[in-house]
Amino acid sequence: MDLDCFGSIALIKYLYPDYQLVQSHLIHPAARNLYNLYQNRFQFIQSKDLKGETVEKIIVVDTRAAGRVKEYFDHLKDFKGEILVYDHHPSNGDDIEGATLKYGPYGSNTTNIGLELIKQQIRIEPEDATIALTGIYADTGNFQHDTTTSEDLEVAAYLLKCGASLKVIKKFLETMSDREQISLFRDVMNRLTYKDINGHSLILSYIELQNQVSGLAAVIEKIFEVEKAEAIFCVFYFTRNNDSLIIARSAKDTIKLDKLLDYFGGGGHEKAASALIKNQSGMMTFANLEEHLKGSLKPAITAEDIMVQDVVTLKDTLTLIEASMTLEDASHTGAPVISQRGQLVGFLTLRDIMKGRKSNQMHSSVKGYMATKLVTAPKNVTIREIEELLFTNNIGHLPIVQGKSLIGIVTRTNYLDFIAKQDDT
Ligand SMILES: [Mn+2]
Repeated sequence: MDLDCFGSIALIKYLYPDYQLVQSHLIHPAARNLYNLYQNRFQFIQSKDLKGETVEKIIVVDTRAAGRVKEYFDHLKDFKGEILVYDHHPSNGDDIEGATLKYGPYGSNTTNIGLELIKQQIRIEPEDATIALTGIYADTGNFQHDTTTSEDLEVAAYLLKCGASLKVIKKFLETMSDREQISLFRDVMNRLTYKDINGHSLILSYIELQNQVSGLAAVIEKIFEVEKAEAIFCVFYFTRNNDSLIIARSAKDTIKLDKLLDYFGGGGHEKAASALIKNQSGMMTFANLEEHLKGSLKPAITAEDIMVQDVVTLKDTLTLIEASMTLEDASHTGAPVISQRGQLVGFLTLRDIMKGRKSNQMHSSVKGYMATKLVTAPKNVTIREIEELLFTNNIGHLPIVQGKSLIGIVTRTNYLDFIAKQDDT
């Protein structure tokens, strides 16, 4: 959502007053200030709040491209209603399917909607006029881009009449002055790679620039706000001086950046640090950084840290009736089955025992009723991998093994207890 998008939204409310505004999870850095100041006025809900809601009609502003509104439609899989699009961009071939398009070839989309308000002689509150006029200024480059039309000026004049404040607009546009920062935001966003190092999910990014520019850290912070990871490490290589700069941010208490970047002569805080490396190619710095992270990032929490070692097990020589008594005594819903040689050979649950009870086979061996195709894991499996194993296989118990011997078990409850105790995620 950029400034023209907010401008469009400020005006579209007058045409469709009983629609609910839905915000994107991604707000353009240039629009941050305006958003922070006016969010109460907009009363946005999040795109994820659409889940399970009945939506009849949708209006999209400032884009006609399906790819750009994907996050909303992801939550509205079976949407069959009407879609109305107000846009000022030419088609890129990815138009939202079945939508009715209100296209106007103006410098800003706010103009596209403003013309409709003028036609219907709808008066606008000064605050909305200010937001809208900011959008027009931003998208037309203060009426200096080639795309500016007389209609942009016409709507601007109307908004001024409605009480738009140029003083406030100037404040909002100041953040736009650093155009380099904005295009950099886009560049870095397009070049993120997700890496798993020692069980931590990290974002690593490598960017080449001619010279160092101001505000790099701010760009990385913005990206870290919208991307999900435990930490982000961005290497900027400045080609003119052959210097490279690492900027890092962390969201985890366990990833201490000041210590990590100390190795590169850098410093900062636990959760925000940087390092400037003179006379070294960016690729070299990037490779060294990756090596260093592998060598010094403390491993993520693993099964060993959360598993129960004192596991109630069943011998494979037991009958179902004996097994059911053991489980009842321990008030467990299931237990691993161990052979005489001490190897894990199966898993028996109360449900398996029920089958034996129904067919009157309670004196049969557990061997005929236990599950033998088991999902197991070694003790160094990370908490994130455990989560995946438990949920993708829909199992309640994950036996932890060393070779074929059972050394512990992680239950869904162990996992959930651990997650509940984490406060730094
Ligand atoms: Mn626009």
